[in-house]
Amino acid sequence: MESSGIPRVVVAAALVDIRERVLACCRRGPSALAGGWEFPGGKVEPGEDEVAALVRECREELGVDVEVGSVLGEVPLPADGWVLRVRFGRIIAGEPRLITHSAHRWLARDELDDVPWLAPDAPLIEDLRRYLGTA
Ligand code: 9L3
Ligand code: MG
Repeated sequence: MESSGIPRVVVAAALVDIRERVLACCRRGPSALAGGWEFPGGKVEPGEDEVAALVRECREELGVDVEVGSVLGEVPLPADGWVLRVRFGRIIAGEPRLITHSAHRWLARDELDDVPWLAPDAPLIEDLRRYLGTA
């Protein structure tokens, strides 16, 4: 935990489409993470609202406008004092483009295990499966 005791947040989006599939994104870098699949997102900047940060990250990384929903879950990151908070989202404009990732896949509920998720994202997949099973 950093000295202030307040966790620093990486926000990410579980983007769900009209067919209830979820967008998985393959990281290009850094090399330790390359080839791992993630919910797209990034660091909340100092003073920035978390929802605004997620809207910004989805524009930067995917070129889409998103509507941000409720929190799917939160997990600690390997970097001390950081947490990953994943929120549901819907794309309201645009189609995802490969700007910062090497590949995208829209995964149906029974395809969620088809990609190697990054370690922090992986535990949230079970929660996501439960959600998609009841939605
Ligand atoms: N991270 C893990 N899972 C995610 C995201 C978006 C990010 N779904 C981790 C990877 C990086 C750190 O958080 O170590 C910062 O993410 P970024 O700003 O490099 O995307
Ligand atoms: Mg990112």
